[in-house]
Amino acid sequence: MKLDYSKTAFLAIDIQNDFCPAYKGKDGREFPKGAMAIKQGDEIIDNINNISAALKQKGVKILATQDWHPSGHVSFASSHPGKTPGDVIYIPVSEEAIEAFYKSFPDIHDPIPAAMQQVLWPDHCVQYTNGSAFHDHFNTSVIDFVFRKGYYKNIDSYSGFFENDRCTLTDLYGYLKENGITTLLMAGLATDYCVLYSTVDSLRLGFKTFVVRDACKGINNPAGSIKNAMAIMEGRGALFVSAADLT
Ligand code: VGL
Ligand code: ZN
Repeated sequence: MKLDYSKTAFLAIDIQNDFCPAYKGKDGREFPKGAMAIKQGDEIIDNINNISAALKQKGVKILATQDWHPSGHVSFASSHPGKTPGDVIYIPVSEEAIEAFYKSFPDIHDPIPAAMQQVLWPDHCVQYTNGSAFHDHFNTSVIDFVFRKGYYKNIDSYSGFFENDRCTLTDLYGYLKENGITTLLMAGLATDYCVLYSTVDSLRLGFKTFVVRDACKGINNPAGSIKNAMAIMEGRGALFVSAADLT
């Protein structure tokens, strides 16, 4: 595959214990099933390690996101009396945030809803717990930078780029600009949430964006959401590649 390696970054999204099934760690330690375990979520880790090792040698920046919630986070059903995981709430988006966004990105015109839909989840990826730690088989030694997200108590962040209001930037965008990155390769968990949102935002911000099909796994809740996510990403201009194209 032809890539301008010095302008490319690989982003491994949320390879954390809470998104993976139970497993045996490298030193034989037993890790329990994650709070939001994705079926076979850990099966993409070999591909992710192989891709990052191969691309690292070529000078590609290796980046990772880490879902990193305080306890009592707004995305937890347990923070809302009477709600259960899967329920949806609506949170108003600040007008100033929307205005500031359009000012900073005059070329982006897609509408930002005045209220964001927030799916409620089981408690997961709580800061400093085993569930928020990277999966023990994930080779973190090649990572140049980790972007934590979802650490503000009152707003969630699926995307590596923005909070769920779709207009408050995280640190990722500045890092990419600073490093002259124009192309992003996406992989990780979950296809239908964090991979989807990160990919859509990456395209929205003008990055050439590839999704590594066999290095992503989805939650598929509601049913059909993985297929739907793939169609949305393709419709917005994402290009699909496989791990073998990169290793
Ligand atoms: C994620 C739901 C809630 C993800 C994180 O990593 O896709 N999904 N928090
Ligand atoms: Zn989360």
